[in-house]
Amino acid sequence: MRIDAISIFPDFFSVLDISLLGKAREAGLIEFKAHDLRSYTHDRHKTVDDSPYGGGAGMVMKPEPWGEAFDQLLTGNPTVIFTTPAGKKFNQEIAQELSKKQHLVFACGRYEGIDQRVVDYARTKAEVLELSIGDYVLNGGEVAAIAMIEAVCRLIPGVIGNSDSLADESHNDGLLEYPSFTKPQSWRGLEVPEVLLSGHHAEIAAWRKQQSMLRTQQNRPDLL
Ligand code: 6GU
Repeated sequence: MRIDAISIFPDFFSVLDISLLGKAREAGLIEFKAHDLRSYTHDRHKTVDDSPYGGGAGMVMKPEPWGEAFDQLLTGNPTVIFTTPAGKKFNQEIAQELSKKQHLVFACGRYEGIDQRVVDYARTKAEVLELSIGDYVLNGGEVAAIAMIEAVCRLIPGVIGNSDSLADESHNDGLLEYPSFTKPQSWRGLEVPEVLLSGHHAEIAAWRKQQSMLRTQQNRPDLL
């Protein structure tokens, strides 16, 4: 999969060099590049924003640099993702769908957002999604894009060594994952649940299912 990100802070994306995603890039499973939006400006101050038509607080990202970035990056058949708190909420199902794409382009807004014509224009050139990662406001879309990139890339075959670990995790079957334990069996007076030591696979599976239900009821009743 090829992934491009367009941002005025491309350095945010250096975290993608680390850990599993860094290894997946070295192995050639993922090709990632962050692009500085300011490199598509032509004025001395590399201006990317201006005051909003109609008035109001803050600044809006101007369309021209985005247009030039898209001219260069929207080749082939990409999916463009605008990261915005005004987008549809990203979830595991969207991550699954995006993990099957050939080419993703993340357009990361700052300030009060991007001139809406940039989104409308991108729709004439590519499949476009406006996505948020939750009901809170970040200073910009970079951290949200990184979260989405990690959620998507770990679903690409070969990125995670043991694909069994993908099957059991939270949000896969609409429930949260059951609690996990490892050695030692007794730690600071706290014991591992007896059933996990029993070797009865059916009983262990039943216990885990019940724990998943309980956790979901307590932490995320909206999922039930
Ligand atoms: Cl995608 N962007 C910003 N700026 N804030 C957010 C977000 C995105 N998702 C949740 N909050």
